[in-house]
Amino acid sequence: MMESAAENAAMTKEEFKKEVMQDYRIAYESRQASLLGRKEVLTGKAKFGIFGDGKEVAQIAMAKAFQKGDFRSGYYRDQTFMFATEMSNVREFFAQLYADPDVDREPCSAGRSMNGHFGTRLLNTDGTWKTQTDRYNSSADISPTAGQMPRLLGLAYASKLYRENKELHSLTDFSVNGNEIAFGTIGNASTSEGGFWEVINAGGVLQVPMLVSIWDDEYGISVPARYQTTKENLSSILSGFKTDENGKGYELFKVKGWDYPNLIKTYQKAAKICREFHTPVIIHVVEVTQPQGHSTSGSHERYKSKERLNWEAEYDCIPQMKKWMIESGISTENELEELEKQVITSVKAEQKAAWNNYLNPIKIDRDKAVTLINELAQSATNSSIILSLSSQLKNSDELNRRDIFSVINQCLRLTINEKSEVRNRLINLLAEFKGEGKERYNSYVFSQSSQSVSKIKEIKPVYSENSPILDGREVVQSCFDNAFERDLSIVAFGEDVGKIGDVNQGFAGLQEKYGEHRVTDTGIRELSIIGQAIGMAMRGLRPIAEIQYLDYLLYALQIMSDDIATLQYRTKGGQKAPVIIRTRGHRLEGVWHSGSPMGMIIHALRGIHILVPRNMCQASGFYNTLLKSDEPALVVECLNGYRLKEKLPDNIGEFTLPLGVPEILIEGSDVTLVTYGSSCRIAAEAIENLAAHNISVELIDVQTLLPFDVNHLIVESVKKTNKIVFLDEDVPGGSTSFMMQQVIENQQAFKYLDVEPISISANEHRPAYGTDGDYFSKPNPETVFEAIYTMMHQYNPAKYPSWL
Ligand SMILES: Cc1ncc(C[n+]2csc(CCOP(=O)(O)OP(=O)(O)O)c2C)c(N)n1
Ligand SMILES: [Mg+2]
Repeated sequence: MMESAAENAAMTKEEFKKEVMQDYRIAYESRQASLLGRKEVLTGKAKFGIFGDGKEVAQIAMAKAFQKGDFRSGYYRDQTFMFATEMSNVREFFAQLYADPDVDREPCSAGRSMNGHFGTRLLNTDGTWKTQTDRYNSSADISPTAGQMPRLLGLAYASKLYRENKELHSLTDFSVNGNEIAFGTIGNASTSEGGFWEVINAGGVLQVPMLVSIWDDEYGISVPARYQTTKENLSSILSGFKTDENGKGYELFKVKGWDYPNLIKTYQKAAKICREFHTPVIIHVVEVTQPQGHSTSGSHERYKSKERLNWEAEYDCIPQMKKWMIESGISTENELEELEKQVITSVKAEQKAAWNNYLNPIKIDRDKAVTLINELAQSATNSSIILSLSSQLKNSDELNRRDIFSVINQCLRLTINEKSEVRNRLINLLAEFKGEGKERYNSYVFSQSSQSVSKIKEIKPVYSENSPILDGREVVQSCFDNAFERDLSIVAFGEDVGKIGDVNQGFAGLQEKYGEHRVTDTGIRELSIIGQAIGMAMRGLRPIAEIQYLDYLLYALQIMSDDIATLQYRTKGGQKAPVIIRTRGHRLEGVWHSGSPMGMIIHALRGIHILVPRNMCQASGFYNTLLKSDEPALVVECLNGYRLKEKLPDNIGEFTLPLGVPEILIEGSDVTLVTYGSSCRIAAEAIENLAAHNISVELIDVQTLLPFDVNHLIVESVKKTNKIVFLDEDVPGGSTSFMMQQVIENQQAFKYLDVEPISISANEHRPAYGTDGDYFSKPNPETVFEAIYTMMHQYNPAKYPSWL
C-alpha cells in the first residue's frame, strides 16, 4: 500500500516535504483548471462548466488510498482525484470541456458527455477487456444525482465474489483475491435520493468493500441542507448503520474537508478496514466549500448569506492547506507562491493546447469546404452570395462543424439548377463529413466487437425421438444448469432466486448444486439489483439479474436507461456491462403482474437488446446467445408459459438463437399478422377461426423488439399478402406503433399494401383483475378475429360479407 507521508515515520523530512508539496501542486492545479474552465465558458468557448473547486484536498487524500485494481464510481466534482491518480489530466479535462470528439484526446467520453463526467477506458479498441488489476479504474459517470450508487454496489460486490468464490481466483485480470475497493463519491444533497439509501442498506447487508465519500458543502445547487436531510446532519442519520458487536454494518468517519493531515489519516485507516475486512465505509467529509458556486449556470451570491460566503472564503481547503504547510514548517509563503506561478502557467498552456487540438481538425474541414465553395462560386449565377457565405465561414470566430454543414447546404441549394463537376465534389465532401459525423456522434450504441450479438453463430436446436417433453420452467432450468456448469463467471440473483430457485422455479435446485455465490437471493430492491449487475459485469462477471415481474421493472428502468443503455455510447466503446436482465410478464391477471408496457421499455432502453420469447425454448436459445456475446439484454419471459409443455432440445446448453430474426409460425396468404410473446398463442387461436372463413393469415413472431427484423423478413410476407396487422398487449400506440414504423417506413412495406395497416393492442389502462377483467382489457381471439375479418371485408365485401 502506498504509505501516506503524514503516517510514515520512516520517511525523511525531505521526502515528506516533497510529497506534501506534490499534493499541494495537484490541488492547486485542479483549482486553476476550475477557475480557467469557468472563464472559458463565460467567454463562450465552452457551453457549460461544473467544477471540483472546494473539494480538492479531500480528493488528494482519497487518491492516496486508491490502489491498482480499485474502481471509482463518482460524480462531476472529482477532477482532483482523477488528476492525482493520473486517470485524467488537465489537458483531457479541457478537451472534455470543449467537447472534443477525439477519443484519444478526450478518453472519458469522446466529447459525448459534458465536462466533469469521468471514466477510464476499460476496453481495448477491439472491445475486449483490458487487464484491470494493473491499473486504476473508473466507471463512466452519469448525470442523474445518486446514479453512481447502484453501479458502485456491484463494483464492490464483485470483490466479495472474487474473494469468497475460490473458483474465480484464476481470473487475475479482474481481481487479486478480491482485494479491490470500490470508491464511491456523492454530494450531500444527492443523498436525498431513494437510491442512495437503497444502496447503502444493500451494501451493509452484503458487507462489501465499498468506500463512500460524501462531499458535504451543505448545498445542492441553491437548496440548503435543511430541505435535504433530516436534522440537517448526515452523520447523525447514518449512525444507525454503524458496525455492531458482530462486525456487521459500516465503519463511519467524519472529517473536515480542509484538514489535510486528518484527511490523509482518515482515508488510510478507512481503506485498510475496507480492503482487509470487506467492511463498507462511509466518510462524511464536512465543511466543504464551493468557491465558484454550483456551476457556470449561475452565481451562489443569489442564495448564500454573506456569513456563509465569508466562512467559505476562510475555510477554502487550498488556503487552509497552505496555511498548515507554512505553520508546520513544511514550506514558506515564497516557495508556495513560486509553485503557484508555475502551475498557473502550465495549466494555461494545457488549456491552450487542448483548445488548439480541438479546433484544428475543424479548421481543416472548414478550409476544405471553403476551397471548394470558392471554386463553385466561379461559375455560379449566385456567385456573390456564395462568396460571401464562404468568407463568413472562413472568418467566423466561433467555429463548429455545424456551421460548415450549414454553409455547404446553402451553397448546394443556391446552385440547385447548376449541376457541375465542382458541385459534385462538394456533394461528395458533404457525404464524407456526414459519415465522419455519424462515426463521431452516432456510433457505439451497441457493441461493435467480435462478440456483438450479430456475430454469434447460430446453432440450431437438435431434437431426437428421445427428447423429453417438459414444463417450460424445466426447459429454462436446464438451460441455466448447463450455463452454470460451463461458465464459472455466471452469477444469478434476485428476489426469491436463491433458495426456491425463483418464483417460477427456473433456477430450481441450482443454488444447492452451484452454491450461494452463484445463485442467490437479494432484498426487494430492483434499482440496486440492476446496479449490482452493472458493477459486476464491468469487472468481468456474467450476471443474470432477475426482476421478479415485468411490472416492477419500473423501479429499475431509470438506471437501465441512464446507465446500461448509455454505457457503450457515452464512452464511445470504452466500457461495457454485459448484463442479462431476466423478467417475466405479459400475462397473469390484474393491474399488476400482467403488464406488457413494451413501448415504454423499448423507447427508454435503446442500447439494450429487448427480447420477447414466446416460450421457454426460445428464451433458452436467447440466453445461450447472450452469454456468448458482450452485450446487455432484457429477456421478458411469458408468465403463463412455465407450465406449458415443450420439447427439450438435446443440445439445450449449446443451441443459440439469432437476435432480430422473426419466425413465421403459420404460413398464410391473405394477411400478415405480426406479434410476439404470449400474443402468439392468442393469434394462433384467432387464425384457426379465420381459416374456417377462408381467410389465410401468416403469423410472424418478431421474437426480439430490439433489434427488430434485421433482414426485413416481414416486408417479404407483405409482398405476398398485401395486408398487415400488428398485435400486442401494450397500450394503443405502444410497441405496435414501433413495429408499424419499422415495417411500413423502414422496410417500405407501404408500397405493397392494398388496405390500411392496423394495430390491435390492449386498452389504454392497466388490465383489470379476473378472467373477465383480463378479457375486456386485452386483445383476445375474438377481437383479433373481428379486426382481421373487418379488414378482409373492406378489401373484398363481396367475398367477405359483413358478419354482424
Ligand atoms: C436526478 C437529478 N435531479 C436533478 C439534477 C440536477 N442537479 C445537478 S447537480 C444537483 C445538486 C447536487 O447537489 P449535491 O449532491 O450536494 O452535489 P454538489 O453539486 O453540491 O457537489 C442537481 C439538483 C440531476 N442531475 N439529477
Ligand atoms: Mg452539495
